[in-house]
Amino acid sequence: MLKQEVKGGQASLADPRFRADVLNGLDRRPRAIPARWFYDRCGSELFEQITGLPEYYPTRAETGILAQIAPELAALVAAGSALVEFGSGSSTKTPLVLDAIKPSAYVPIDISGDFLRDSSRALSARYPDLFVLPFEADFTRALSLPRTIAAAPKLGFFPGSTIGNLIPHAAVDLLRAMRASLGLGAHLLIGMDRIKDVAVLERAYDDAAGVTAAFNSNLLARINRELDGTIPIEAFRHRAIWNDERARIEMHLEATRDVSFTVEGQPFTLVAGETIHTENSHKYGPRDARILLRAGGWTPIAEWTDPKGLFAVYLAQA
Ligand code: AVJ
Repeated sequence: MLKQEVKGGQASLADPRFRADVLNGLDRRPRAIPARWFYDRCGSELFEQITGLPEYYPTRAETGILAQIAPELAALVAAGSALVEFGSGSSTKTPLVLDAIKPSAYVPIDISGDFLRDSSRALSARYPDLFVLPFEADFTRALSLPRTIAAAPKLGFFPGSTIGNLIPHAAVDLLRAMRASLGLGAHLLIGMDRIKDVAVLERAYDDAAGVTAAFNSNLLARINRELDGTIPIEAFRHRAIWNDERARIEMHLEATRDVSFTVEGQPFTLVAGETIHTENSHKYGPRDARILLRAGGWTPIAEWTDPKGLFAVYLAQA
């Protein structure tokens, strides 16, 4: 296929961090690849589909909360604040906060320049008077924000329970980095998914239509596309398991038979039943969430949930 040849020819252009994470992750036991590599074009589209699934409650719950709290948020956050979003802006959530606080500037931070440009362009079109300052950076480290917003009060925004992808010690490191980036006195608006009925959790990550399974498998397809992989994707099945000890949903790709393949020429063999761990999605009870924020240097000042208590949004101050 021509498309394959073209993609194959681009293998050397693959992100070296992706290459290192995949090769190291497949070598390690248990095998694990960081969840951030899900989000190529195809993966991002699949994730968009996930957010509309009947089983996947987090997006609906959080969007509902953000819409509800707009007046309270406007009262708690300083007028003329700069809104600093960690991760490329989501098409539905960011406008809810922009409309609520009417910020002086919007600074979306993302490691992927492509997504950043797309979301910035979309937001500029919708808010022609908003000062949009896209910032291409790795926000897991403390960074110097653009000088143009130095004088403005800061509101960090980290929606979607993305913090849940990190194991607690990394989550604390990230919260501290955000505190260092935004500065003392800054506010942070952050979404965290709650611990709940295991059946509800597992269904949210293993939907009837198989979209989450496709999202998980796309990681293998991406490895084949970008790292010249020969992984037989049909030999892996999607698993979503609640790990009660660590209060998290784990996604795995499980080999349904003994399977051998190469990635960038390096050989790998998995025996039937072996898995590649592809994602953690940590869930936090009310006290867990507040302790996590405090451990990261943030004082919780407000907490909101949806009517069913499935999801929580926190406002905290550095
Ligand atoms: C975007 C990381 C918050 O953990 O719920 C959705 C990703 N994975 N379905 C989550 C995801 C499978 C999502 N986050």
